[in-house]
Amino acid sequence: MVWNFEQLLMDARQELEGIKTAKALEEFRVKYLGKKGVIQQVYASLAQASAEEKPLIGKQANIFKNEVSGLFEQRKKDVEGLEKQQHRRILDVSLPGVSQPVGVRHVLNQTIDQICGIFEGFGFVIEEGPEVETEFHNFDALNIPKDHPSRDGFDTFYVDEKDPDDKKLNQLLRSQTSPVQIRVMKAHTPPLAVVVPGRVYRPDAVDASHSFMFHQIEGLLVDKHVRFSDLKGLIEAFLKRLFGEEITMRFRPHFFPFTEPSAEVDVSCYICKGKGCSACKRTGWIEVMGCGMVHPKVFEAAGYPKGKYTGLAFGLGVERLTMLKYGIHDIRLFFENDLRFLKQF
Ligand code: 2NM
Repeated sequence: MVWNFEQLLMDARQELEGIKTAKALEEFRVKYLGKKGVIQQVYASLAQASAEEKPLIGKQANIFKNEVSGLFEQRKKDVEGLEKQQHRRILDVSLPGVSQPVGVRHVLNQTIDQICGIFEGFGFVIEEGPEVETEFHNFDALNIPKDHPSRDGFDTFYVDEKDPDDKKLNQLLRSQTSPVQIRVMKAHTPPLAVVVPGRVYRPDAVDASHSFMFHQIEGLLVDKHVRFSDLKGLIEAFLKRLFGEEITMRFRPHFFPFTEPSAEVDVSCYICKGKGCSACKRTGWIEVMGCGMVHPKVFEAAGYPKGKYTGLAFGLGVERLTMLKYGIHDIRLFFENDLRFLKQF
Protein backbone atom coordinates (compact mmCIF):
# COMPACT_ATOMS: atom_id res chain seq x y z
CA MET A 1 0.00 0.00 0.00
CA VAL A 2 1.44 3.35 -1.04
CA TRP A 3 0.18 6.52 0.61
CA ASN A 4 0.45 9.93 -0.91
CA PHE A 5 0.81 11.75 2.40
CA GLU A 6 1.36 15.08 0.72
CA GLN A 7 -1.98 14.79 -1.15
CA LEU A 8 -3.77 13.48 1.96
CA LEU A 9 -2.57 16.42 4.04
CA MET A 10 -3.59 18.91 1.35
CA ASP A 11 -7.07 17.38 1.21
CA ALA A 12 -7.40 17.47 5.00
CA ARG A 13 -6.24 21.07 5.16
CA GLN A 14 -8.69 22.12 2.44
CA GLU A 15 -11.59 20.32 4.12
CA LEU A 16 -10.82 21.91 7.47
CA GLU A 17 -10.74 25.39 6.00
CA GLY A 18 -14.33 25.00 4.80
CA ILE A 19 -15.57 23.87 8.22
CA LYS A 20 -17.68 26.42 10.14
CA THR A 21 -19.77 24.36 12.55
CA ALA A 22 -19.12 21.96 15.43
CA LYS A 23 -21.13 19.33 13.57
CA ALA A 24 -18.95 19.48 10.43
CA LEU A 25 -15.90 19.48 12.68
CA GLU A 26 -17.05 16.25 14.34
CA GLU A 27 -17.63 14.67 10.92
CA PHE A 28 -14.06 15.59 10.01
CA ARG A 29 -12.73 14.09 13.27
CA VAL A 30 -14.53 10.79 12.60
CA LYS A 31 -13.31 10.70 9.01
CA TYR A 32 -9.61 11.31 9.79
CA LEU A 33 -8.96 10.68 13.47
CA GLY A 34 -11.75 8.19 14.29
CA LYS A 35 -11.46 4.44 14.95
CA LYS A 36 -12.17 3.65 11.28
CA GLY A 37 -10.62 6.88 10.08
CA VAL A 38 -7.91 7.53 7.52
CA ILE A 39 -5.08 7.55 10.07
CA GLN A 40 -6.11 4.21 11.57
CA GLN A 41 -6.30 2.80 8.02
CA VAL A 42 -2.73 4.01 7.43
CA TYR A 43 -1.49 2.28 10.60
CA ALA A 44 -3.43 -0.90 9.73
CA SER A 45 -1.76 -0.98 6.31
CA LEU A 46 1.68 -1.09 7.97
CA ALA A 47 1.12 -4.83 8.57
CA GLN A 48 1.39 -5.46 4.83
CA ALA A 49 4.43 -3.23 4.33
CA SER A 50 7.84 -4.82 3.84
CA ALA A 51 10.47 -4.64 6.57
CA GLU A 52 12.39 -1.91 4.70
CA GLU A 53 9.30 0.21 3.99
CA LYS A 54 7.83 -0.02 7.49
CA PRO A 55 10.05 2.52 9.35
CA LEU A 56 9.67 5.13 6.60
CA ILE A 57 5.90 4.77 6.22
CA GLY A 58 5.53 4.61 9.99
CA LYS A 59 7.47 7.84 10.39
CA GLN A 60 5.47 9.56 7.61
CA ALA A 61 2.25 8.26 9.19
CA ASN A 62 3.22 9.75 12.56
CA ILE A 63 4.05 13.10 10.96
CA PHE A 64 0.75 12.99 9.04
CA LYS A 65 -1.20 12.18 12.24
CA ASN A 66 0.45 14.98 14.18
CA GLU A 67 -0.14 17.47 11.36
CA VAL A 68 -3.81 16.57 11.01
CA SER A 69 -4.34 16.58 14.81
CA GLY A 70 -2.66 19.97 15.07
CA LEU A 71 -4.69 21.44 12.22
CA PHE A 72 -7.85 19.94 13.70
CA GLU A 73 -7.24 21.43 17.15
CA GLN A 74 -6.53 24.83 15.61
CA ARG A 75 -9.70 24.70 13.51
CA LYS A 76 -11.66 23.57 16.57
CA LYS A 77 -10.63 26.74 18.40
CA ASP A 78 -11.53 28.87 15.37
CA VAL A 79 -14.97 27.28 15.03
CA GLU A 80 -15.68 27.73 18.76
CA GLY A 81 -14.76 31.40 18.41
CA LEU A 82 -16.98 31.70 15.34
CA GLU A 83 -19.95 30.15 17.16
CA LYS A 84 -19.45 32.39 20.18
CA GLN A 85 -19.45 35.38 17.89
CA GLN A 86 -22.69 34.24 16.27
CA HIS A 87 -24.24 33.77 19.73
CA ARG A 88 -23.21 37.30 20.65
CA ARG A 89 -24.89 38.54 17.50
CA ILE A 90 -28.25 36.95 18.54
CA LEU A 91 -28.04 38.69 21.92
CA ASP A 92 -26.76 42.01 20.63
CA VAL A 93 -28.51 44.41 23.01
CA SER A 94 -27.23 47.41 21.08
CA LEU A 95 -29.52 46.62 18.14
CA PRO A 96 -32.78 48.60 17.92
CA GLY A 97 -35.73 46.58 19.27
CA VAL A 98 -38.72 45.31 17.32
CA SER A 99 -41.10 48.20 17.82
CA GLN A 100 -44.51 47.50 19.33
CA PRO A 101 -46.87 50.18 18.06
CA VAL A 102 -48.70 51.90 20.92
CA GLY A 103 -52.43 52.29 20.32
CA VAL A 104 -54.75 55.07 21.46
CA ARG A 105 -58.15 54.83 23.11
CA HIS A 106 -60.87 55.26 20.48
CA VAL A 107 -61.79 58.94 20.30
CA LEU A 108 -65.47 58.12 21.07
CA ASN A 109 -64.40 56.34 24.25
CA GLN A 110 -62.25 59.36 25.12
CA THR A 111 -65.37 61.57 24.86
CA ILE A 112 -67.42 59.08 26.90
CA ASP A 113 -64.71 58.91 29.59
CA GLN A 114 -64.50 62.69 29.79
CA ILE A 115 -68.27 63.23 30.06
CA CYS A 116 -68.82 60.38 32.52
CA GLY A 117 -65.88 61.71 34.54
CA ILE A 118 -67.52 65.13 34.84
CA PHE A 119 -70.78 63.60 36.11
CA GLU A 120 -68.92 61.26 38.46
CA GLY A 121 -67.45 64.45 39.91
CA PHE A 122 -71.03 65.58 40.60
CA GLY A 123 -71.74 62.30 42.43
CA PHE A 124 -73.45 60.42 39.59
CA VAL A 125 -72.96 56.66 39.26
CA ILE A 126 -72.23 55.03 35.86
CA GLU A 127 -74.76 52.37 34.84
CA GLU A 128 -74.95 50.15 31.78
CA GLY A 129 -77.66 47.85 30.46
CA PRO A 130 -78.62 45.44 27.67
CA GLU A 131 -78.58 46.47 24.00
CA VAL A 132 -81.35 44.00 23.17
CA GLU A 133 -84.40 45.36 24.96
CA THR A 134 -88.13 44.84 25.33
CA GLU A 135 -90.69 47.17 23.83
CA PHE A 136 -91.80 47.91 27.39
CA HIS A 137 -88.44 49.32 28.57
CA ASN A 138 -87.61 51.09 25.28
CA PHE A 139 -91.06 52.63 24.59
CA ASP A 140 -94.04 51.94 26.89
CA ALA A 141 -92.31 52.85 30.14
CA LEU A 142 -90.99 56.04 28.52
CA ASN A 143 -94.50 57.26 27.71
CA ILE A 144 -93.98 56.76 23.98
CA PRO A 145 -97.47 55.98 22.61
CA LYS A 146 -98.21 52.75 20.69
CA ASP A 147 -98.78 54.68 17.43
CA HIS A 148 -95.62 56.79 17.69
CA PRO A 149 -93.71 56.71 14.37
CA SER A 150 -90.41 55.85 16.11
CA ARG A 151 -91.96 52.49 17.09
CA ASP A 152 -92.56 51.22 13.55
CA GLY A 153 -90.21 48.82 11.78
CA PHE A 154 -88.65 51.63 9.74
CA ASP A 155 -87.30 53.44 12.80
CA THR A 156 -86.51 50.58 15.16
CA PHE A 157 -84.61 47.30 14.65
CA TYR A 158 -86.93 44.54 15.86
CA VAL A 159 -85.12 41.31 16.61
CA ASP A 160 -88.15 39.20 15.67
CA GLU A 161 -90.83 40.41 13.34
CA LYS A 162 -92.87 42.93 15.31
CA ASP A 163 -96.11 41.39 16.58
CA PRO A 164 -98.80 43.94 15.58
CA ASP A 165 -101.15 42.65 18.27
CA ASP A 166 -98.48 42.80 21.01
CA LYS A 167 -99.28 39.17 21.84
CA LYS A 168 -95.65 38.46 22.58
CA LEU A 169 -92.74 40.35 24.09
CA ASN A 170 -91.33 42.31 21.16
CA GLN A 171 -87.55 42.31 21.38
CA LEU A 172 -85.61 45.11 19.74
CA LEU A 173 -82.21 46.80 19.58
CA ARG A 174 -82.60 49.77 21.93
CA SER A 175 -83.02 53.08 20.07
CA GLN A 176 -81.87 55.08 23.12
CA THR A 177 -80.19 54.29 26.44
CA SER A 178 -83.24 55.37 28.52
CA PRO A 179 -84.46 51.76 29.02
CA VAL A 180 -81.51 51.44 31.40
CA GLN A 181 -82.90 54.35 33.47
CA ILE A 182 -86.20 52.43 33.72
CA ARG A 183 -84.31 49.36 34.96
CA VAL A 184 -82.39 51.50 37.48
CA MET A 185 -85.62 53.02 38.83
CA LYS A 186 -87.25 49.61 39.12
CA ALA A 187 -84.24 48.33 41.08
CA HIS A 188 -83.61 51.34 43.38
CA THR A 189 -85.65 53.80 45.41
CA PRO A 190 -84.60 57.47 45.23
CA PRO A 191 -82.48 59.41 45.85
CA LEU A 192 -80.54 58.22 42.82
CA ALA A 193 -78.30 59.81 40.19
CA VAL A 194 -76.98 57.82 37.24
CA VAL A 195 -75.31 58.41 33.87
CA VAL A 196 -75.76 55.77 31.22
CA PRO A 197 -73.34 55.57 28.27
CA GLY A 198 -73.86 53.05 25.50
CA ARG A 199 -74.60 52.00 21.94
CA VAL A 200 -78.01 52.60 20.40
CA TYR A 201 -79.45 51.47 17.05
CA ARG A 202 -81.72 53.02 14.44
CA PRO A 203 -82.23 51.77 10.85
CA ASP A 204 -81.16 55.07 9.26
CA ALA A 205 -79.58 55.13 5.81
CA VAL A 206 -75.88 55.71 6.44
CA ASP A 207 -74.47 59.05 5.31
CA ALA A 208 -72.03 61.68 6.59
CA SER A 209 -74.21 62.45 9.62
CA HIS A 210 -76.21 59.21 10.13
CA SER A 211 -75.21 55.76 11.27
CA PHE A 212 -77.38 52.72 12.10
CA MET A 213 -75.43 52.49 15.35
CA PHE A 214 -74.19 55.37 17.49
CA HIS A 215 -73.51 56.23 21.13
CA GLN A 216 -75.54 58.15 23.65
CA ILE A 217 -75.00 59.30 27.18
CA GLU A 218 -78.14 59.88 29.19
CA GLY A 219 -78.51 60.94 32.80
CA LEU A 220 -81.20 60.72 35.44
CA LEU A 221 -81.49 62.23 38.92
CA VAL A 222 -84.51 61.47 41.10
CA ASP A 223 -85.24 62.71 44.61
CA LYS A 224 -87.91 64.57 46.52
CA HIS A 225 -88.15 68.24 45.44
CA VAL A 226 -85.90 68.17 42.36
CA ARG A 227 -86.67 71.37 40.44
CA PHE A 228 -86.18 72.78 36.92
CA SER A 229 -83.58 75.15 38.36
CA ASP A 230 -81.58 72.09 39.51
CA LEU A 231 -81.67 70.86 35.91
CA LYS A 232 -80.49 74.22 34.57
CA GLY A 233 -77.72 74.56 37.14
CA LEU A 234 -76.50 71.01 36.57
CA ILE A 235 -76.44 71.33 32.76
CA GLU A 236 -74.67 74.69 32.95
CA ALA A 237 -72.00 73.34 35.31
CA PHE A 238 -71.53 70.32 33.01
CA LEU A 239 -71.25 72.35 29.79
CA LYS A 240 -68.76 74.79 31.36
CA ARG A 241 -66.54 71.89 32.39
CA LEU A 242 -66.81 70.38 28.90
CA PHE A 243 -66.52 73.50 26.70
CA GLY A 244 -64.82 75.99 29.05
CA GLU A 245 -65.99 78.49 31.68
CA GLU A 246 -66.37 81.25 29.06
CA ILE A 247 -69.33 79.69 27.21
CA THR A 248 -72.94 80.62 27.82
CA MET A 249 -75.92 78.35 27.21
CA ARG A 250 -79.59 78.65 26.43
CA PHE A 251 -82.61 76.37 26.83
CA ARG A 252 -85.11 76.24 23.95
CA PRO A 253 -88.54 74.70 24.67
CA HIS A 254 -88.90 71.29 23.05
CA PHE A 255 -91.04 68.15 23.28
CA PHE A 256 -90.01 64.71 24.49
CA PRO A 257 -92.66 62.15 25.53
CA PHE A 258 -90.65 61.17 28.63
CA THR A 259 -90.06 64.65 30.07
CA GLU A 260 -92.29 67.65 30.79
CA PRO A 261 -91.26 70.36 30.46
CA SER A 262 -88.49 69.55 27.97
CA ALA A 263 -85.76 71.62 26.39
CA GLU A 264 -83.03 71.51 23.81
CA VAL A 265 -79.78 73.04 24.97
CA ASP A 266 -77.47 75.27 22.91
CA VAL A 267 -73.99 76.50 23.80
CA SER A 268 -72.65 79.79 22.49
CA CYS A 269 -70.41 78.97 19.53
CA TYR A 270 -66.93 78.30 20.95
CA ILE A 271 -65.42 78.67 17.48
CA CYS A 272 -66.59 82.18 16.52
CA LYS A 273 -67.49 83.22 20.09
CA GLY A 274 -71.04 84.05 18.97
CA LYS A 275 -70.15 86.16 15.92
CA GLY A 276 -71.47 83.59 13.43
CA CYS A 277 -69.53 80.91 11.51
CA SER A 278 -70.21 77.73 9.54
CA ALA A 279 -70.13 75.50 12.65
CA CYS A 280 -73.07 77.42 14.17
CA LYS A 281 -74.63 78.15 10.76
CA ARG A 282 -74.25 81.85 11.48
CA THR A 283 -76.59 81.69 14.49
CA GLY A 284 -73.87 81.91 17.16
CA TRP A 285 -75.40 78.84 18.87
CA ILE A 286 -74.72 75.12 18.65
CA GLU A 287 -77.28 72.52 19.77
CA VAL A 288 -75.57 70.00 22.06
CA MET A 289 -78.17 68.07 24.08
CA GLY A 290 -81.76 67.56 25.24
CA CYS A 291 -83.19 67.52 28.73
CA GLY A 292 -86.29 67.89 30.87
CA MET A 293 -88.16 67.03 34.06
CA VAL A 294 -89.13 63.34 34.21
CA HIS A 295 -92.76 62.79 33.14
CA PRO A 296 -95.06 61.44 35.92
CA LYS A 297 -96.06 58.59 33.53
CA VAL A 298 -92.41 57.41 33.58
CA PHE A 299 -92.41 57.28 37.40
CA GLU A 300 -95.70 55.39 37.25
CA ALA A 301 -94.16 52.79 34.87
CA ALA A 302 -91.19 52.47 37.24
CA GLY A 303 -93.63 51.69 40.07
CA TYR A 304 -92.95 54.81 42.14
CA PRO A 305 -95.80 56.17 44.30
CA LYS A 306 -97.75 58.96 42.60
CA GLY A 307 -96.44 62.44 43.39
CA LYS A 308 -93.69 61.35 45.77
CA TYR A 309 -90.67 62.14 43.60
CA THR A 310 -89.52 64.54 40.93
CA GLY A 311 -86.53 64.11 38.66
CA LEU A 312 -84.39 65.58 35.94
CA ALA A 313 -83.08 63.79 32.86
CA PHE A 314 -80.85 64.63 29.94
CA GLY A 315 -79.31 63.00 26.89
CA LEU A 316 -76.65 63.67 24.28
CA GLY A 317 -75.12 62.05 21.21
CA VAL A 318 -71.45 61.13 21.61
CA GLU A 319 -70.61 61.15 17.88
CA ARG A 320 -72.22 64.55 17.29
CA LEU A 321 -70.37 66.11 20.22
CA THR A 322 -67.04 64.56 19.19
CA MET A 323 -67.52 65.79 15.61
CA LEU A 324 -68.20 69.32 16.91
CA LYS A 325 -65.16 69.23 19.19
CA TYR A 326 -62.68 68.18 16.48
CA GLY A 327 -64.36 69.52 13.33
CA ILE A 328 -64.95 65.99 11.97
CA HIS A 329 -67.38 66.12 9.04
CA ASP A 330 -68.21 62.43 8.47
CA ILE A 331 -69.57 60.08 11.17
CA ARG A 332 -68.41 57.04 9.18
CA LEU A 333 -64.78 57.84 10.04
CA PHE A 334 -65.42 56.65 13.61
CA PHE A 335 -66.33 53.14 12.48
CA GLU A 336 -64.05 52.41 9.51
CA ASN A 337 -61.13 51.49 11.78
CA ASP A 338 -58.67 53.48 9.68
CA LEU A 339 -55.68 53.93 12.01
CA ARG A 340 -54.52 57.01 10.12
CA PHE A 341 -57.72 58.68 11.37
CA LEU A 342 -57.92 57.13 14.83
CA LYS A 343 -54.26 57.74 15.75
CA GLN A 344 -54.76 61.51 15.55
CA PHE A 345 -56.62 61.74 18.85
C1 2NM B 1 -82.98 63.01 26.46
C2 2NM B 1 -83.63 64.22 26.61
C3 2NM B 1 -84.51 64.36 27.68
C4 2NM B 1 -84.28 61.02 29.29
C5 2NM B 1 -85.40 60.77 30.04
C6 2NM B 1 -85.16 59.63 30.73
C7 2NM B 1 -86.03 58.91 31.68
F1 2NM B 1 -85.69 57.65 31.75
F2 2NM B 1 -85.93 59.45 32.87
F3 2NM B 1 -87.28 59.02 31.28
N1 2NM B 1 -83.94 59.23 30.40
N2 2NM B 1 -83.40 60.09 29.52
C8 2NM B 1 -84.06 62.14 28.38
C9 2NM B 1 -84.72 63.32 28.56
C10 2NM B 1 -83.18 61.98 27.34
O1 2NM B 1 -82.11 62.76 25.43
C11 2NM B 1 -81.99 63.69 24.40
